[in-house]
Order: sequence, then structure tokens, then C-alpha cells
Amino acid sequence: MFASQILASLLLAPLALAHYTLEYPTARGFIDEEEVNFCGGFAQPSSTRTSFPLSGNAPVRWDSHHAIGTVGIYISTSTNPSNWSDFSTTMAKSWFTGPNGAACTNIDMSKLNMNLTNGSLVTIQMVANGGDGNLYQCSDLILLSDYTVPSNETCATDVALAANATATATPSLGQSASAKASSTSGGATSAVASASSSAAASAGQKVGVASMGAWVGMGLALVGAGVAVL
Ligand SMILES: [Cu+2]
Repeated sequence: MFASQILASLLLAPLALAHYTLEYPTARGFIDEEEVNFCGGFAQPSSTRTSFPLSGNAPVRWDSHHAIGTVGIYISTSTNPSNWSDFSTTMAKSWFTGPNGAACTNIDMSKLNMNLTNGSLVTIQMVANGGDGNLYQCSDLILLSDYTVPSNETCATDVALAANATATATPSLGQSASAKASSTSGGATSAVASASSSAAASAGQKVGVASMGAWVGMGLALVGAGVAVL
């Protein structure tokens, strides 16, 4: 009994690490424990939007670190979507079943009937549920009629087209940015996490800057703790 409990905790431990990362187009950012929140906890659009084709198949690529289950991709034409009502009921990609590990699917923006044009600013939000709840990642795009994705980013094996890819159940979307803001999460630990992550992200995720960001984050956490005491 005791041994099996230890075994169970060893098996469950990796679930807490890096549920999945949106690799292409560029995600707003990734913080493991924030991925349960709207846009993975990143409330602001990226300062640099990723160019994405207005028409023709273009890839969305991710890497899941455990069985991913149900996947769907939403789209918003708001320049600063802050809750689910800013996202269209027309999905950029309807629900399908994703595999373990690295995978991709294709989106043709011109086929969504959303009157998207050259220069449209949109945000896609990927929702994936691998059994430990909905996990969210966002990417901010500018749609261009003359843009071709890099040749190494084509998606030859679209997992949404696989014979067994049809999703039988769809996750219910509950999280919103406002719900997240009002929840009591974190304290000093989450302050460090978000400060280091945003510092690293704005500097193009350079390795040296990431550790500097951690020090900045620690300073902010100390300031935050001081304010809390006052
Ligand atoms: Cu997970």
C-alpha cells in the first residue's frame, strides 16, 4: 500500500511540469502553473505580433508533455481580448483529439468567414485538456496576404485530420481574465515567476537576461511583501 502510494506520486509528479507549449506561432509566454488561466496568464498582447498568412493552410505547432486529449483553437478580432466574450464563437479549429508530444494542425484564415483582410490583427487561443483541466496558450498575429511561413514550419501531418481525431466531448470554458485577477493566488512566489518571465520575454528570451529577470523579480517580490506588511 505504502509503496504503491510512493509509486503513484512519482508517476503524478511530471504532470505538474510544462503541460504543453505553443511553439508556432509564437506564444505570449509560458508559465507552467499559470497555464490554467485565460491566455496562460498573459493578459496583454505581445508587443510584436507574429506574421501569419491571410489565406492558405498555415501551421499551429505545439509540444505536449503528457497525453493531451481534447484540443480546440479559438480566434478573436479584438486587438486586446481580455475575456471569452472577446473570442468568436467561430473556432479557428474545431475540437479534435491530440496526441502526446510534438504535433501540429493547419488553419486557413480565409475560410473562417470572418471578413479578415490584409493587416487584420487577431489573437488565437489554444485550449487543450489532457485530463488535468483546460490549459490555455495565446498568440497575437497580424494576417498578411503576401506572407509565407518559414519552410521549416509547414505542417505535413495535420493531427486534426487523423482518423481517430474527432473529439467526442468538448471542454467547458470557465476561466476569464477578470476571474483570475480577483483570485487570491501566489504572493511572493508568483510575483517572482511572472516578473522573471515577462522580463525574459520582452528581451527575446535571452538566457542571460532570464537569470537577471529572476533577481528583478525577487526585488519586486520584496517590495510587494513590504507593501503587504504596511
Ligand atoms: Cu498537464
